[in-house]
Amino acid sequence: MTYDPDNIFARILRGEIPSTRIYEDDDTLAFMDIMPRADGHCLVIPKTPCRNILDASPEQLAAVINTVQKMARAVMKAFDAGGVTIQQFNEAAGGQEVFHLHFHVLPRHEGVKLRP
Ligand code: DGP
Repeated sequence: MTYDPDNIFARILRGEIPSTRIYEDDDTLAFMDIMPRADGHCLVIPKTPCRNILDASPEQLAAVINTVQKMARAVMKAFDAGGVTIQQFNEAAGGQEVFHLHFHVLPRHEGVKLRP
């Protein structure tokens, strides 16, 4: 599988599409999901090209998961959540819609279901 440099998240990284950025470092970017399934639903991506977890390098995975942990702590605090769900999809058959590696960070409250 190849990497499409014009996928939506690549365009967000280049600033061609607006997004609500909440965190950035040399290797990763976090921004709010445009179709949030929970209040505070955000996404974490590597800044370098990567289609999904199947072609990610150890360095990309390490950088992204570290930012996922930072964002999990931050959104739990910001949204007074009792827990956090981390989701990640690979290829169309695995539920992936945007083909740039991303992790969903979803703050959760007891008894509250994710929106569809
Ligand atoms: P998936 O590939 O199935 O993990 O879903 C992609 C997610 O990306 C979905 O939750 C909606 C989100 N998304 C799609 N397009 C945009 C966009 O233009 N901006 C933002 N912020 N999020 C987007």
